[in-house]
Amino acid sequence: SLILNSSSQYPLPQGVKLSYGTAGFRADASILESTVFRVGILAALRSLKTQSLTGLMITASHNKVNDNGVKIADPSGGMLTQEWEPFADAIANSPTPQHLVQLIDEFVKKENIRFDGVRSAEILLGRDTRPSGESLLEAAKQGVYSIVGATATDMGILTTPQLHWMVRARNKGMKATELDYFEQLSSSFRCLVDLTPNQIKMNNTDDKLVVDGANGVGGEKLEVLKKMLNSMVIEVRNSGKEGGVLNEGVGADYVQKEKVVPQGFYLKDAGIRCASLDGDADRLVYFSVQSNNASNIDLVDGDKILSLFALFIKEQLSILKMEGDNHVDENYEARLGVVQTAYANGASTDYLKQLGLEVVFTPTGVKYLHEKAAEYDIGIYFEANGHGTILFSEGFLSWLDARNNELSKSKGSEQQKAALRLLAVSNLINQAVGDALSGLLLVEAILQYKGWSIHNWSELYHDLPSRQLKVKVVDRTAVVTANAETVVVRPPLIQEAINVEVAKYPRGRSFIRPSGTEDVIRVYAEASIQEAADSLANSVAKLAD
Ligand code: NG1
Ligand code: ZN
Repeated sequence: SLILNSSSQYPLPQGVKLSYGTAGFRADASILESTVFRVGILAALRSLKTQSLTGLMITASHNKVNDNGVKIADPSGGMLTQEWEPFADAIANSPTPQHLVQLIDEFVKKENIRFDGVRSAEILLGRDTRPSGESLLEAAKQGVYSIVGATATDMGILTTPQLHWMVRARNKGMKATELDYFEQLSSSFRCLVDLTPNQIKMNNTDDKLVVDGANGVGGEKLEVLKKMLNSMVIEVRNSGKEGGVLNEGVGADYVQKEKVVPQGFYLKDAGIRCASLDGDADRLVYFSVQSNNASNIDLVDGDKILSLFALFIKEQLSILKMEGDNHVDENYEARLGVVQTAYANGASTDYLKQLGLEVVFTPTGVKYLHEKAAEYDIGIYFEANGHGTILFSEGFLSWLDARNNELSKSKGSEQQKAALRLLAVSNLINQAVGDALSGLLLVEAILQYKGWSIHNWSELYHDLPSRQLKVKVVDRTAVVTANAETVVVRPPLIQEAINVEVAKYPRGRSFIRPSGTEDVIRVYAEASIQEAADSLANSVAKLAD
């Protein structure tokens, strides 16, 4: 067969064992060719099964430049369905071409995948700026082509969220080139800004936004996007063109975990609104350099982006509800939900609850948060590390459309503006997956609307001091958690011991969980002062050892 022939050109290196994990396959780029080839096959099978377009992205996000990785975008634009992950693992680790063909045959039968369907397989391919990306993309193509009739379209160098956006748009029958993406983002951003009440002007330094591009793909895309936004001053640093190394001392992961300024930022930037993207631009955090110490930052993380979004959406929903005109659908109660993980700072959760919002928790990993958020009319999710987005239900959007038409009779009313703002948000925000570029534009539009500096925003609430540690273990699967990873159920007695430690500290909270991407147990602790958070984390880490 075709698969037998081509797979013999991509043998599995000795001793390699990979797992699809929470972010696809990731490893040193030198051992990934056979994996990417096989994921090409997988993407084509997924396309046949769903009779829709799928995507394949080559990236290792915030990991070091020599690493790379591969993941699939499902027809919805989201992550690969969890039901197919075991098959992904099985084919990635299959030792011989014969074994691989046999696995595929069995799976095709079990899933009832037909090769004579109306549509043949169609896959969009993308990659980030890593030097290994080009040859890995070739391996992906060969994988796709080993399925009869399958076509692969190379979309070139993209951010991860761009590729997911394209897959989602294409399957909705919309135009989905990179230019379409930029046009949708920039036009909905302009629309939001035009709806800002009497354009509160800020002083010059505050008007400027400086963005750390992590020396990756995000910076170069932002350079293109910013030309389409005339109302904003954006300066991009660490765009990768200045010779810096991808993710080295730069980027959202570094800034959020180390809480220090990235390379290329100095004391002279104190007080200016700064943002940091990760290597494939699906994470976003904001920060400002402190005036007393150039390496200190005031971090505005994913939790605070979430809080800003939730506050804005809630405000617009209540404007919509004002001064009813007895329209039948007027009392539509939009279900607004906020989704966090155990890593969310306790102060953010308090803030959101005090706003009267419904806050729910899921385990770590975008696929879990996304799935939960999709249960609401408007579901907002974010990981503290800056990955998140807003999902709107079809039902709510069509109600909103109708409401907007109704309200356009009273053109210019506050209610109509609120409807238009919410519609603009639904077009601006990337509903396929967390997207640093679309998230950044929404943050900027909301700050303009509120006339807020980054300092005003940061003051929404004060983060509780926290500490994260990791403990190397032989077998991380020995730790089993429940209740969105907040409670350890195995090994026995550990949870009681954690409870005893936590009780010693005012506002203490701590949990442990096995990492989904590294061979470690992660420890998180927070408390009312930094020393207490550190000490709590240390004692809990000893229990995990
Ligand atoms: P693990 O290694 O399971 O903690 C990390 C991040 C996740 C997510 C994944 C995928 C933390 C604590 N964990 O997962 O949020 O981003 O990587 O990349 O940041
Ligand atoms: Zn990323």
